[in-house]
Amino acid sequence: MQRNYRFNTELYCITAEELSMGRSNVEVVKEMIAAGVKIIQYREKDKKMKVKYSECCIIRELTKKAGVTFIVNDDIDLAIIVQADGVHIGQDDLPIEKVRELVGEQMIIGISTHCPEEAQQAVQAGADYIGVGPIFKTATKKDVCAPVGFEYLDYVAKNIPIPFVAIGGIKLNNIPEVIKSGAQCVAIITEITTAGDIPERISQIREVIKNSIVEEK
Ligand code: TZP
Ligand code: MG
Repeated sequence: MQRNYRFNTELYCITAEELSMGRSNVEVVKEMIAAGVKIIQYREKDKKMKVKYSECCIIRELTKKAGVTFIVNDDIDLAIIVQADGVHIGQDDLPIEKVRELVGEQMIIGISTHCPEEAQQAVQAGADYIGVGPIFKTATKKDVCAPVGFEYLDYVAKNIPIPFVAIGGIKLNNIPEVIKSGAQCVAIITEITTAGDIPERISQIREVIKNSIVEEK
């Protein structure tokens, strides 16, 4: 089944508490929301489920009030129990068809992909969007594969009919290349979470994206 899901934004923000300069996930999410971000993913690899649950309950409330789409990384049960808008899985997780059985028809399912075959497979299986990356080298994800480069991004932009988000090592200075290779939405972790002033950094990023799109016309 093909849902009508579309990103309503050019910027997809993801949490990373250990790379947030001493700020908590909740504090960072508050700043992202204040900056007008429209989609936020909770990504937390090292905490106990009990702690992730309490953080996600707070983030669910904050995002709901602000009309922000809330995606939970990895944990399908957590996404269901906090009534997140979506879940983001990887290639080694349950098959998308089975995740769909668990989460129901309304929840957004995103999956990370690294090559054309994985992208096509995600479409066939009913993913609502795919992650495309890592575009550049990144130290943020621990088990990350080598950068996929622009060729794969270009392939997705031209051949994949569902929304996609470019991810991995995306910074202010390389956003123009990513947009020019066909990305309409970028997912960013450390360029935002390590910023002294998160709203200011987000507004700089938005400005660069906007200008890169304009230059393309
Ligand atoms: N998936 C592919 S790369 C990556 C994830 C979660 C990490 C992106 O983090 P950063 O700090 O924006 O490079
Ligand atoms: Mg995962």
